[in-house]
Formats: sequence, structure tokens, C-alpha cells
Amino acid sequence: DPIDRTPTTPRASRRLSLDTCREVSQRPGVTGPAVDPRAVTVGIVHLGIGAFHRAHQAVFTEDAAAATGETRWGILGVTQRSATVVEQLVPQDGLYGVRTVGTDSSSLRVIGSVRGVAYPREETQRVLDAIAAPTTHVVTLTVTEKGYTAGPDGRLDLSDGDVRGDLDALVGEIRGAAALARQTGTEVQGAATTHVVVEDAVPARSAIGLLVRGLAARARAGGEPLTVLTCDNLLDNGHVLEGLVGQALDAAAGVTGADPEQVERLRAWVHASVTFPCTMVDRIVPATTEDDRAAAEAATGVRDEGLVVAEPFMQWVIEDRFAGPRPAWELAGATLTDDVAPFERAKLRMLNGTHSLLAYLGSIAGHRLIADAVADPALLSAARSLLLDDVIPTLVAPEGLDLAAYAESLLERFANPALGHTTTQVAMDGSKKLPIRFLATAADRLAAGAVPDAVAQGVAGWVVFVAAGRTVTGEPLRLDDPIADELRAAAAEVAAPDEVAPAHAEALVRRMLAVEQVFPAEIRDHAGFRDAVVAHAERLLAGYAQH
Ligand code: CS2
Repeated sequence: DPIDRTPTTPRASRRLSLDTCREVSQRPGVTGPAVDPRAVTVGIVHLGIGAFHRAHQAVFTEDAAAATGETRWGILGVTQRSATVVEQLVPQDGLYGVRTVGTDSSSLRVIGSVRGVAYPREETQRVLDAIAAPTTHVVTLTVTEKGYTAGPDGRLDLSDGDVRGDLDALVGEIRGAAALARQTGTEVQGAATTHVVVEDAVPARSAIGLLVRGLAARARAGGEPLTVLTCDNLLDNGHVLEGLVGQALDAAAGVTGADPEQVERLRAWVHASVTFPCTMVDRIVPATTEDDRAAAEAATGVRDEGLVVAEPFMQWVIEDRFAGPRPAWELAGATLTDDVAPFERAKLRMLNGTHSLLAYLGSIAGHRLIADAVADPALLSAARSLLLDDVIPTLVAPEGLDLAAYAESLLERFANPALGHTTTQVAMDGSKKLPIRFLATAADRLAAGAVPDAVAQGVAGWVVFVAAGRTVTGEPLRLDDPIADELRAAAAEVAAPDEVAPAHAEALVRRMLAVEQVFPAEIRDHAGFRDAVVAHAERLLAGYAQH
């Protein structure tokens, strides 16, 4: 597909940049970078530099640098999907604003920790070199659930052409490096034998592929230890990522032309020198709108195409298992711990689970914003029931956390009317999110002999969202999901979107629960759970008839 280079808005205003930054920082209500961006060098490579990274890890990283005075933790941000981020940030020397919006106040600060942006379709070698550089110590990732290219069984999807292309490239790179090492023998010193073999690497197309190729480049370049830190909302995210990397190496050994011994050597190095800590990340970051950019421009006097908007709350819990140096994130408010799992489970099941419930039920009911959805008494009560009746009984409270108080604090965060977080944004990629956010809770409750009724309501919301494709008043709802076609086709076997009625509920729920990418057998085949989903789907579909 063609490279999307459309700037967010083509205009002539001056942009935020190193040149305009000082002036911007003197504006009332605006805070400049906490460290001088000109002094900062890259020590972190981040894969997936979307709004979330810019409002979360990049902010923690800058605050940590400000606390210690270290200048070696700048970020090279990599954008896999589109070149838009390059257009947003490169003309701005990596600078962008974070507009923090509380219920009744807002503030703007400029972040300078992103020191470069790369788009692998054109600059794969630059990214591989950065991962290989001895000055880099951490690779972080926010590539979204689907960016991990796992198949329905949770293992690396080897039928994905992008993944296969990267594995072929990896094998070529390993072979090229070995051949070069043989040709040059001992004549050539370390740096030359280990440096880049190909001038322009084959463009990387998948996050896992790019990461594994980067690891191979690092192993060749001297093999300094590296920490790979996933910051996505996956269950046991570090272990999942480590598993996917291992599966990529298994598959690479089988690629035609691969030298299994070389691949084995790489695997041994990864095992010995790379760690994959688990993390829990939290901050609500809606998609930036043109209104947000205009408001920021009014405050700063310059145009900021890289602007992000976020709630005041931010949290980062990181498993303390680093292979080498790291920023002092704990000085910026992050929690370093031996065990992230209790935090991660509580956050994914409570925050993200309730978010998804509000997203599906809310968008069907015609609520544009999460804040509108949680202000609807019926939905608020469903959200509370999910939190208190279904999820909390499945959790072990992380130390120092009162789960009931946490539940209330989440509902308050969702109610922030100034944030503008849309239900459709949270509703996207449901096939990837449901298993993590709803079904893990359901499995635990069913195993304990209880039917989680609010989870069933959330699942029914998703089924109706997919099948009807519109709000109760007839506004279209876009299904944005990696398996959208398949989901739509499954639902249409039962009824066309504009004909689906309460009488279809049972057949529809059975058909959707049969989608194996989403529902494991123990949930699909549980009659009590299915009945509960059917009952909720019937009620939701009846809502369409009333309008
Ligand atoms: C949301 C998350 O879009 C979504 O699915 O549930 O992005 C959520 O806002 C963050 O995880 C909050 O930390």
C-alpha cells in the first residue's frame, strides 16, 4: 500500500521545534522540556511510537532524566504502520506537547525525550543499527495487541506474510554476516566484521520480525546485554513476547537456506543476554483531535502536529529484571517490583474490561464518549457489577491496593468529560481484546461455579456491535478489527445487519461464540454462560425495535 504522508493539516504556521521551543516554554501555562533535548543522546529504541508511548513512557523517561541529570536516555521512536508520525515529529526535532486534561483543569508540557523517528519501510537499517548500538540498553514496545502477530493459539502466526518476509530477511542477514566474516577472516578488526552487512536492509514489516532482526544485529555487533520491555495490554506481556521471539527463531532455523547452527548461536545469546520483563502500563490517551491541536496552538503560538492528550493519572509497574542499565524510572513515579502479575491482572480485568464493556454497550446506545457511557445509569450499574461482582472475586489485591477503592477511582477516571475519549476507539480490535479483558475473568468465575453475568453482558454488547453495525438509532458503527470480514460474515450467516432482531439472539450468540480466534472451548461450551449472553443479546436487540 502507498506510503501515507499526509500531514494532519497542511498549514503555514510555525511549528514547534528546537528553535521555537524556548519561546513556547515562556508562554503562561506551558512547561518546556525537563532536560535540554540538544544534550540528550539515544539509549532507548521504541517500537510503535503512537500517542500512548508519547504520553506515557516518554514522559516517565524525561522525568527520570531530569531527576538524575543523565542525558543518555533519549528515544529513537519507530513507527511501523504509517509515515505520519515521521511527518509530525521530524520537522519538530522530535518535540511535541502533552496536553493533560483533568475534569476541570488542563496543562501543557513539551517533551524532548524523543530524539529521532524512523519508519522501517524506508529505514530498517537505521533501526537495526540503533538496536545493535552499545549505547542502546532498552528496547520498548507499544505495538497494540494485534501488533504481536500471534495466531489463535497464541503462538507466532507463521501464515502472516509480513512475519515470513522478516524471517527470510533475518536468515539472509545472518548468512550475509557469516559469509563476510569468513571472507575477511582475521584481517578485519571487530567493528568491520560486525558492522552492517547490507547497505539497505530489506524493509521490516512486522514488529516481532524487526525485533528479532535487531537482536541478531546486536549479537553480531558485540552482544551487549539488552532489555526488551513490552508496554502493551497483554496478559503476562513479557513472557508472551519472549515466547514469540523464541518461536521466530525456531521458524528461522527452518527457512530455506538457513544455517541452523548460526540460528542456534543467536538463540543461546538471546537466552543469556536479553531479558523480557513484564510491565503494567496505565494512562488514558484518546486520539488527538483538530480541536486539541487548535487549543494547543492558541496556548503556544506554534503548530504542534505531534500533540497528544492524556488524563492526569499515569502508572507504570515494571518487573525489575533488567539485563543492563536503565533510566531511573522509579524517580519518575514508576514502581519497580519482583512481580507485576497482580497489578497487571487487576488493571487489565478491571480498567480495560470495564472500558470495553462501556465501549460496546455505550456505542450501541449511541454514546459517543466513554464519559457519556459511564454517565448513563444503566451502563454505570453494569460497569459496577462487572468490577465488583465478576472481576474482584478473581483477583489477589496487589500490595497496598484496595480493589473496591480502585474500582471507584476507575469509574471517576472514565467520567472525565474533558478527555473526549470515544467509545469507538476503545471498541476497536475486540477480537484481540476480549480474551484478555473479559474471558480470563469468565474462565475463573466459571471454574469457581459462578456465571459472571456482567461479563456476559459485555460479550453480548460485542456480539450486537458486530452483528448490527449501528447504534439503536441507526447511526453506523464501524467494525475496526483485524478479522472484521470474518466476524461480519459469521454474524450475517444468522441475519443481515439491518434485520437482526431479538429472535436471532440465540443463533447469533452460538455462531459468534464459535469463532475460535476469540472464544476458548470452555467458554463456548458452557451452557450457563451462553444462556446469560443470549438473554443480554435479546434485550440489546429489543432496544433497536423500540427506535
Ligand atoms: C483502552 C486502553 O483503547 C482501549 O482499549 O481500554 O487503551 C486504555 O485506555 C489504556 O489501557 C489505559 O491505560
